[in-house]
Amino acid sequence: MSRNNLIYEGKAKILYEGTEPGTIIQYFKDDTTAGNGEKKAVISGKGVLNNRISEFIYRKLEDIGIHTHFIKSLNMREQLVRAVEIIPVEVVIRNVTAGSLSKRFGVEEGMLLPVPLVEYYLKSDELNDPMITEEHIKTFDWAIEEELEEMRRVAIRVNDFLAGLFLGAKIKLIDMKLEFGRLYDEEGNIYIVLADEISPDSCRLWDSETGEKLDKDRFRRDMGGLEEAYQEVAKRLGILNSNENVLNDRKGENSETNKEIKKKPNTKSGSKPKK
Ligand code: ADP
Ligand code: AIR
Ligand code: ASP
Repeated sequence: MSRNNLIYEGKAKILYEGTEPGTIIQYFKDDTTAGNGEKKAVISGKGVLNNRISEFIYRKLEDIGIHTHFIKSLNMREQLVRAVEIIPVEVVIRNVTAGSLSKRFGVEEGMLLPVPLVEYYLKSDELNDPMITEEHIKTFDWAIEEELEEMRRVAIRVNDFLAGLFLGAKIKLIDMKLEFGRLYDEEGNIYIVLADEISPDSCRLWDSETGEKLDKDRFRRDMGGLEEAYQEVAKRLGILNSNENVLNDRKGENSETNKEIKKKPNTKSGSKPKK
């Protein structure tokens, strides 16, 4: 566990002050919640798996030119990221009907959508993350038009790329939630970058052949086997060797694989929205 100053403790992660100004350490906990904290459990090994899966995905996204907060991996549970001003809008992008979309509109789960569907939710546990429209976002100044356009454009690109990446691992990307943040440079320019995490906590992932759920719905729906499902995702993506078992090394902090992987931080990141 990091000894740096605590900035914030959330439901699944803790943020500590980073080593350099403008950086933050994201610590992935084993705490698991659903319904915005209504249901809680501690699932050993989950934090390690999410840290590694998210780190793997953010590296791949950086490789194709998507600007993210990710700087470098620190250890099995921690990564160094750029501190951003989080935009209080959760961008959900869906390829197949499931979850709240099915519930809200009374549509069966598992129907392929003709084109990916982008939705917005207000990031507020107190209000239970209500669905909002682009008009709400602009009216209440949660983001300006150009930022909204950028978030939508990046969400579609991330979705296209990740749907292909997961399919190569025999996993269908059903839907996911993305968070974005503002990065300011010395001149006060604002850049929009992808923040938070992308993991089986924030995506719906189904086995492409059997339809088996490999994501947090296993916890939300009391199905059990969450940690094994996350481990399966990590193995299929090639993050864990087929004989490696994060769940035996419950904490993971002292693992052999706990090596620092260096990545050159970008000084300027993201696309600059026109003001
Ligand atoms: P929650 O706040 O919903 O309980 P978490 O436990 O995942 O969620 O806490 C992580 C928090 O850190 C989230 O609120 C997320 O918006 C925020 N966050 C993610 N990335 C960054 C970043 N680069 N800079 C600042 N805040 C971030
Ligand atoms: N999500 C939304 N809020 C928090 C998270 N993790 C993710 C879910 C799912 C997608 O957003 O994990 O992948 C859509 O969720 P829902 O509940 O709106 O169907
Ligand atoms: N409501 C969200 C979910 O079910 C967030 C949470 O409670 O952790 O994933």
